[in-house]
Amino acid sequence: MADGTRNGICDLPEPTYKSRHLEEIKMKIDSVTIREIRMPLVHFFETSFGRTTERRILLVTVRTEGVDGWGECTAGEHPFYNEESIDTAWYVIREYLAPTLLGKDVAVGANCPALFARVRAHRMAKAAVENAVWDAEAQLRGVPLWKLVGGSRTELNAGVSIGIQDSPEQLLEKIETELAAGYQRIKVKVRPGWDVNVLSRIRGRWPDILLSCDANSAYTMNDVEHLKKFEAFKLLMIEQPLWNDDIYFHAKLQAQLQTALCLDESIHHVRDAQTALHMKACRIMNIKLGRVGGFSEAKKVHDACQQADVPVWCGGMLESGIGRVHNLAMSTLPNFTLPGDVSASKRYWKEDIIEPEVVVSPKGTISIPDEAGRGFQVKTEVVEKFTVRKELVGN
Ligand code: OSB
Ligand code: MG
Repeated sequence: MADGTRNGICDLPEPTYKSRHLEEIKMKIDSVTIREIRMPLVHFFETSFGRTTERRILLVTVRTEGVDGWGECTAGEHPFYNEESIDTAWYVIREYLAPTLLGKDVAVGANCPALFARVRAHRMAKAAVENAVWDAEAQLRGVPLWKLVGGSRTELNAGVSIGIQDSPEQLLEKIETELAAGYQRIKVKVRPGWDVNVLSRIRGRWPDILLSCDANSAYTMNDVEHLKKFEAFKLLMIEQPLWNDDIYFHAKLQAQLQTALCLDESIHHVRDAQTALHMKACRIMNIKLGRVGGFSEAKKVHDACQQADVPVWCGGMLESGIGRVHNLAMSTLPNFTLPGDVSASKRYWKEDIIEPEVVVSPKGTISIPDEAGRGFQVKTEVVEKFTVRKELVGN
């Protein structure tokens, strides 16, 4: 067995939590503010588990050494994508995560997972706080967040995720608009009754575009023959066709399909990623900061995939500007070689909460600013305007 592998499973290097080239800094946490903002979506977003028209978003502000680090919780309004919701995250952050940090010198954002380890799962809640600490750390060190995270790409390829529409015609119209805007990959949501029929319409009209689909667990192993019909559409990938908590049956399905499977919901941490890679349950992986618990774990999942030669891309959760910009930072890591679901602010919001907003060039790319910190200012007065509840932990 080659160096770095054991029993065919890629072996991870010991995590290095302190960047050696960076000086030690102090990050004593003075307070953690949790707030809920409400933002209506420009267009509803429908998946196999339901339709969203307005987002309720939990934002975290960590005050340390005179700066505010911001984080966004990607939990949904309901526990439908995974078991978390904005309300479970609110409870876990207020009662456990925020009190754990208060008055402590956390030194680096990467120390958060160890501090939060006593709380099982609740990864989206943890990610919101950990990412806010990284956001503050980048400001205090005077380095761009994406460089602190370890990234190197400065231009990202953007794709879009298009929800289930009221009619196939409406979907084709949406795709036409996104292609005209330059987006490099189209992903459509599918479920039984909205799959082969729409995919065939799309391919009939655009034989050569980069096209994938996402089922959000809408199928079972009873549908294998049906899923084989997707092969005709030359998809880049089929995302999460089976159960949200499954890896084993995805491996069984992948063995029967030419088309690459991609896991989203099933991957909670690097051990899930290693399991999936070892079992060949997917040939592509979707990484979401919230789903895996924040920057530290996302980096580990990224590294495991890179070692196994499995490309990754950044999934979206209908984020406001703060989560969106953190997604951009993560996407600068070298193995994010496929276009992600990180698209322009204006596809989601009439007015985003960051300045400048995230924009996509006519070539379908996003440029990463070389400024210290997150590189996009939080428009605090707009955040206040959208805030419906707020709680300060600390003083
Ligand atoms: O599975 O990627 C998903 C949105 C909510 C919940 C799950 C998913 C999604 C998306 C949206 O696909 C992607 C985006 O933010 O544009
Ligand atoms: Mg998905």
